[in-house]
Amino acid sequence: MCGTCGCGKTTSHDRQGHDHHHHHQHDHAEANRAAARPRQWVELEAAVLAKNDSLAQRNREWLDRRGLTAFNFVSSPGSGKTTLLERLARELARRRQLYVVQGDQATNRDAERVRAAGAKAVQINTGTGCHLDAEMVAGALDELDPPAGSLVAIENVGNLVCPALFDLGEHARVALMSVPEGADKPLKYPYMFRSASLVVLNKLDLLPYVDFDPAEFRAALAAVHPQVECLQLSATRGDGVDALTRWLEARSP
Ligand SMILES: Nc1nc2c(ncn2[C@@H]2O[C@H](COP(=O)(O)OP(=O)(O)O)[C@@H](O)[C@H]2O)c(=O)[nH]1
Ligand SMILES: [Mg+2]
Repeated sequence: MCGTCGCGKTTSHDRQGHDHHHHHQHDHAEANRAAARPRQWVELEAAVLAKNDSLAQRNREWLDRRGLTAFNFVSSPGSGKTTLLERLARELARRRQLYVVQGDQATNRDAERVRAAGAKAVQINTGTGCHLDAEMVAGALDELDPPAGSLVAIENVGNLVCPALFDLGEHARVALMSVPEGADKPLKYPYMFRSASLVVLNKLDLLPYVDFDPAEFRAALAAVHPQVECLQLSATRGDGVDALTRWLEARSP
């Protein structure tokens, strides 16, 4: 179970559609338990995050000793993280080797996709877990063994909530969002967008077909993280990807 967000708990919505009466009672019981344990809950959260933070710091030092910069790619499922990493692997190929720590609940599909594009990859399956943590990434980095001069990317589990809280030892966090998701997402998931070093708006090619107002998106992002840089691109068509490779390489030794 995730001690921070509690998403490993059996929550009331697990019962939705099965037993509405029971569901209602369960909500009350849940609320009563929550009222009875706030302090322990907060202490557990602090302990889980403190342990993760110290392991993340170790990862960062490990990467620094090797002269490597790591980027943590976060987004909701389907925003285009893997598609973008496939493209980056191809575009960087002549200059740098891309090493990818892939995180998903299940399957090796994304690791296989980026390998086919020329990257080296290790897949982590989190099972019921909703995010990668620093300990998982430490194991994957050992296995990947990226040499100096390569570029290290982490594809986090698709989720705009819990990955915001877990430092993996990355040097920069790249939050992706895509046009079909709606312009208001920064307002609804402020922790994620606030923690981003760079925001990428993907699927720009879909702009003519989707009701998405770029000005509304810029305003939403500015409301939660006024200084953050935002790049717009299409991972499938490739336009705008140059600016991202420049951004990543400018931060890589
Ligand atoms: N139209 C369009 N589709 C895209 C773009 N980037 C990704 N996709 C599609 O979005 C879907 C999810 O992409 P994927 O890379 O698996 O997303 P992830 O879950 O964030 O890794 C796939 O069908 C991709 O082909 C894009 O720039 N434009
Ligand atoms: Mg993916």
